[in-house]
Amino acid sequence: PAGTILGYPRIGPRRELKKAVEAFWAGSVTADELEATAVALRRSTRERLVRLGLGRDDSSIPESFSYYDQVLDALCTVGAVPARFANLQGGDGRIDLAGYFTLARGAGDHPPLEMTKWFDSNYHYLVPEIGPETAFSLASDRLVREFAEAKAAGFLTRPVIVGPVTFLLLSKPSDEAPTGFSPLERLEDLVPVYAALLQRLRAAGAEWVQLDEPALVSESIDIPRADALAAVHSAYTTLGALADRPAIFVAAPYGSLDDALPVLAATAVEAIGLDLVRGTVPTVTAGLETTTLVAGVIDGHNIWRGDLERAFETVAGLACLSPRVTVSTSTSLLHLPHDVNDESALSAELTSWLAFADQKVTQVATLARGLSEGRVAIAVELAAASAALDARRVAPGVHDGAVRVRTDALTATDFSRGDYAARVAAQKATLGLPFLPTTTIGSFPQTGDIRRARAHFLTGSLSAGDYRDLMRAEIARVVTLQEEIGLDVLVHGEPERNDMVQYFAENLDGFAVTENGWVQSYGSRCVRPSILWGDVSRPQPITVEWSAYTQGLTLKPVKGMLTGPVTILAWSFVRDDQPLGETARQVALALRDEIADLERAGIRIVQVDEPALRELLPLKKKDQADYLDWSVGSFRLATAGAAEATQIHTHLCYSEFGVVIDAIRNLDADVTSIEAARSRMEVVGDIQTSGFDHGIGPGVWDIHSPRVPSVAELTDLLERAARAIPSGQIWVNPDCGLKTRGYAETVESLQNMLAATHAVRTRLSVPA
Ligand code: THG
Ligand code: ZN
Repeated sequence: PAGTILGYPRIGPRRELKKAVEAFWAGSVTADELEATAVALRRSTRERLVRLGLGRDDSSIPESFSYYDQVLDALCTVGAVPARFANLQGGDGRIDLAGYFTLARGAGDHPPLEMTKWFDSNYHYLVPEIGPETAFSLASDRLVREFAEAKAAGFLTRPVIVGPVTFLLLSKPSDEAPTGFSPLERLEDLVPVYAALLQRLRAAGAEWVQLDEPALVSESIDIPRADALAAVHSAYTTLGALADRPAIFVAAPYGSLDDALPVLAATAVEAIGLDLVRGTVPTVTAGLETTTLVAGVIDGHNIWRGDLERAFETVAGLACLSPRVTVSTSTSLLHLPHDVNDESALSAELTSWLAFADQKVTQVATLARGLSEGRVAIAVELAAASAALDARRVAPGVHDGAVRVRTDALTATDFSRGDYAARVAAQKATLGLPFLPTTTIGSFPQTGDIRRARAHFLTGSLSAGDYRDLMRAEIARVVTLQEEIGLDVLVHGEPERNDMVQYFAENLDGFAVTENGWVQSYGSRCVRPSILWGDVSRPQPITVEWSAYTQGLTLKPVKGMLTGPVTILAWSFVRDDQPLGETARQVALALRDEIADLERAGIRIVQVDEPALRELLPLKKKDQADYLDWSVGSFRLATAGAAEATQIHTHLCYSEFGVVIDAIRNLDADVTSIEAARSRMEVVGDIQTSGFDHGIGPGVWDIHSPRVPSVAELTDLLERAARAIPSGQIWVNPDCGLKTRGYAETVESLQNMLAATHAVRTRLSVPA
């Protein structure tokens, strides 16, 4: 095909799939009804893609649907169901729709598959558990059925599945596996299942199949590179030699293949997909000249219309590597909202700079036409894209002189808070906190009443004054509750915030927010990333009024709550016309001003959350030092203006610290809270070895589950922490914010947390 995409959003333009799936979970929709919704979505997707310019019968439309997650789909296809879920499988290894969702969401005592981030995107996949005992078999004909469904409707499409090497590289050893076992050891048992699948697809009439192998571009995977390359060679030599198979297209989004490219090129695979947005054009490679190059020149990761001219030149330049070149997106369009035409509130100017999934498809089709008919055939489109880019460069707000003057004038002292010991002494004097201080991460449960009030405020049926009064009443309730429970450092609970990033985006200049720009985050959960398009500044204080109101209700210190610069960037669509570090410094300065205003309003503790610090870590090792430098620097810039007596907290949402522990230390926050309950405090070991000597709050309550932890359990966790790190450093808090929890379990769990704290306080002697 002349033009293709690696995948398309599956959630639906109005989140139809999310709504149907959640209705199925709630029991208000049957499996048949859910399947009918999925069939309709797939049909309208194919029709839309043809309308946008992809070929109807040349395998250029990917069958990339999923009810929940593509890694879970691959797991079900190869029958790799963990032992604790064996009861969900029929005799033939098959799993029905309800069983499929049980793997994703757990059941009773059986925890769900672990979920983790998909490369450097904001998408999360489910982690397969593979051991020597895992029995592989072709256990699902879903791909075959969806291909046949398309064929019956007159489309010759291209089935898509996560490839065998990536499947195993993303898996973790099962509970049954011996220590030292690596899932990759099972490659030879897994590949025959893929072979059987390919033959089934061929028998059904498929001419091409797409195997996604993004793990090959990542160096953050804990497997010796030589083993990964040997696996690629072995898997694709075997699949390549298969008789009666579709042509194989191996896609490698999210970066360059580097040393995996010559290995793949030497096999019989017919096409290789290169990410030419993140990665660079490879040099001449043996074997590539007989392979179709699928040139990922249209950015599937961001919403900019971009430089179409340059993309066309890149594609045209590939002719020296292979006579067969196809235009494509760099990644699946899964990371983008459907259609910019669904946005009515964005300015016409901003809209003209944007391309959501549908617009990206059109761009692919345009370049493909240019490739076959010559540049003149698309001259008008290229010129229009270039004109939009030129306009964007000089548009008001993209460059704000006042913002630039400030960032240009920054010096080393702006990034440093000075001596930690002096800060500890000053904070001790002003805060008067007890040994093992207790607090929460920030948000309290967002009740239906809160959400309804916000919805009514947005539609105008609730006045601004009434909305404010309702939120204040909620805050007062949360303060009283915290005082009754006996917490030491209080929060206001964030009832006024829809999302910890969007709330700030709505209140800062340089951002736009969308109405329908939903992107799947995991399963049925979606986020609406803001668009960071211009220089960032703070027209007026954002959180100060809420925090000051809260502090006025209590004598206990109230934490001001801000979202850090890295997380604001990570969960937005960021501008692509300057280094991220520059954008981060602008956001940091806005937050720095907010902290100064909070201090002036009497706030003595400010938390700057950076749950996404680990998330943006580049996949290639060579890029990591630079990233850690600017990301940590932006946090320091945001916080270093605080007085010695102001206690700066941060919160990080994950428990693997190995790679970023030095970065966390360099944040130089006075107190850092982290996830620790699920790993039974194992992380405190890492903290101890790293010599971390600031305040640390290893979360004792896993808020991801509605289960109420007992006093005994919480006491045990606290004592484990106190054995590993000096108890004077320890703070007591849950793992994360309480936004998604209900009040019943929140109150009970916090009461237990306080009871455990009292028990440990009396058992341990207070350090000097
Ligand atoms: N905010 C933003 N991005 C994020 C997170 C966030 N990315 C990573 C992580 N947190 C993802 N986690 C979630 C958790 C819950 C939801 C989405 C992502 C969620 N979404 C609602 C839904 O799909 O029904 C919609 C929320 C809304 O109405 O705004 O529950 O915290 N930016
Ligand atoms: Zn968290």
